[in-house]
Amino acid sequence: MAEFDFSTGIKRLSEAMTSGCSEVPFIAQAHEFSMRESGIPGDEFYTDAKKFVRGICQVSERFGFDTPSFIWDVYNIEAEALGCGLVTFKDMAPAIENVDPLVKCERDIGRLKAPDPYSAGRMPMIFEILHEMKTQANITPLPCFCAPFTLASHVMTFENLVVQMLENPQLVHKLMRFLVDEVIAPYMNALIEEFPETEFVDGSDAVASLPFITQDMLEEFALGPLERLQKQVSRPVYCDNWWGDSFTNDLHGFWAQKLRVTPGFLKVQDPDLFKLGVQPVIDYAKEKNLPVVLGVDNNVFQNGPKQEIQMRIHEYMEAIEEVGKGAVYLCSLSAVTPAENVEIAIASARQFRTGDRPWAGQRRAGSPEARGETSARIDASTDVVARQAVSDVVATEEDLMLDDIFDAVLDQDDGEVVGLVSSALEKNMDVHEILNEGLIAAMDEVGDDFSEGKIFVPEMLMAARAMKAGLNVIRPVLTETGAPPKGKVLLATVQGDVHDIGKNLVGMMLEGAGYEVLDLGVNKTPEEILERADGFKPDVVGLSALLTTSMPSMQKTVALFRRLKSEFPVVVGGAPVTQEFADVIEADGFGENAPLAVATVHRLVALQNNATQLAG
Ligand code: B1M
Repeated sequence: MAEFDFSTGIKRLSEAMTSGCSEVPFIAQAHEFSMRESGIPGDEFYTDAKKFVRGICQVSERFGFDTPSFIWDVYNIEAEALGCGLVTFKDMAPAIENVDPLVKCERDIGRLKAPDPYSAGRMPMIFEILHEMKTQANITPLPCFCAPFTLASHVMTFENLVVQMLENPQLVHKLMRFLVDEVIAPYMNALIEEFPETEFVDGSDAVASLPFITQDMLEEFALGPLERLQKQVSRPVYCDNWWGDSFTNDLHGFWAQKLRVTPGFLKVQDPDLFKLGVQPVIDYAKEKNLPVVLGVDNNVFQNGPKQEIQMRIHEYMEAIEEVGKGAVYLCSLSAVTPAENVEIAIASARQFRTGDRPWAGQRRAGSPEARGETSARIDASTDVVARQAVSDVVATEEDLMLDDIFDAVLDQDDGEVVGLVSSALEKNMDVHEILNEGLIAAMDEVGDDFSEGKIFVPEMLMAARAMKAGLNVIRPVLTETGAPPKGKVLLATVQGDVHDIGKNLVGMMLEGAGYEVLDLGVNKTPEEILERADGFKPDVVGLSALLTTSMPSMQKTVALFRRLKSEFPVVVGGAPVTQEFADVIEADGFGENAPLAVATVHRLVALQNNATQLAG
């Protein structure tokens, strides 16, 4: 006899996803929240299968989730088994820290060793978790995996993966074949062999989302390997968590891609769902007769307020009712989500089910506010406008040369940029003109295009790389002429957080704008950041955080700088960070995205320069 009984909720979910159910189910990925509520430190919770499963069962029962979700820190298992560095925390899930990536060049792929599912890293613990799910809660085991694309970004870093996809796709395909054939498929098949009742296996693939990659990249490098995996695993293979629905120009094409790896239902989640609105999802699902899984942003549960939680749940439940089949999904209840907000969420779901619907028919998702159309955008670069205006009137040979450099950066052609910058120098063109009116002006334009959603992350990344190639050519001349960089910036992702794609982009854009950048990497303590700042003497310190759980660490870092009366201005950014938060923690500046971060750094450096001049 199992200790926990979730049979009613499981029946409700299974009916809701097939024939439909009068009571829309409410499911949550809640491992971190369960860890906190169980009072078990992270390094114990994520290494002890019994405690992990019991903690999740107890919390799911106490809060009244329809079914528990046993998804563990699913992004880490295969990477850890391959030898990537894993950092553990007391107060959150472990994470892969890519300080020294396993694959830096093609030869490294041959050096990768296929992990043994029965002994490598924490793979054996996953067998135990699935076993505990059966014994403690009588739940059919669900083997989960980190999808090939996200796994590839762990073993070779996201930036390098993007570069190689564009420049050496064969290398990426070779890596993907290894990850599918030698890592994920054997691991999934070993779990299925142990648990033959397994109905399907489920992947997570956060990195393969728009706008971090384009839809074409998704097709070739994320979907392709997943379809290869489907042929090698002895049960259906699903993978349902690509974000980016609000970025595509071909929404139905994107959903068709999703359905190729999750044919049973359409999942759309916040923030994309809130921006798009529920109507396009309802229409598509009805046309295709598909159940929908609508995901509520976990920021809503973390930050509230109460009415926001209630209205979001009611709106999405109403949409599911209109479709006829589906469930509300809560993506990743974190360790800092207040218990009372989870209670409010569950109570709202129950209130909706009883027919008490104070917001019936009200649609907020999809409104201009939800789409963020009121948010500030960076102005078009005056430099570019001025340069183009001049070149329109008198197009000298030098102007044409600068135009070519500008275009080559926009075309992301590093070879062309190097050639053009070298010949501009040979023609004795002013190095500052090349820098400011060629390279930097082009990056300003790239920044505007990104802010306006005209280009995706890979294009910005490759343009920044081309710009850097040009910078390397002029750097010796700049140093010779005694021209200092515009300033120095120290960058870090704060403690507890290993997200670095955004921070790295900020770094590239800053270099592109003429700054010397020292990037400390990820998961940096306040003390480490302060110590390195004291040594490097930056004009600005930039902190990045992508997790609400790491925002307190950002606050601590700024507080430490203030307490020790450090003179370095601090700029903060990252998806959950807002201007209001920056004000509360007394940061000196905020950047909503990479181009706006550069604008803020410009402003702070200019302020410092003015202050120095006044003092002088
Ligand atoms: Co994670 N992750 N992740 N993740 N991940 C998010 C951030 C999340 C929103 C997904 C979700 O659950 N909805 C969620 C955070 C929820 C929250 O706290 N509010 C989350 C979570 C919970 C987690 C894990 C716990 C695992 C899980 O999902 N359950 C785990 C935590 C690990 C840890 O850090 N301790 C985890 C792990 C991972 C991967 C390793 C798989 C991978 C990171 C790979 C890497 O960075 N090397 C990953 C990814 C890729 C994401 C998503 C999909 C994308 C983040 C990203 O790179 N965006 C994200 C969900 C989403 O956004 N759809 C998600 C692209 C990047 C260009 O944007 O970083 O915002 P961004 O940077 C922007 C701006 O914010 C700004 O400029 C950039 C460019 O314009 N900016 C600055 C950034 N830093 C700045 C600094 C500045 C100024 C501006 O001044 C200095």
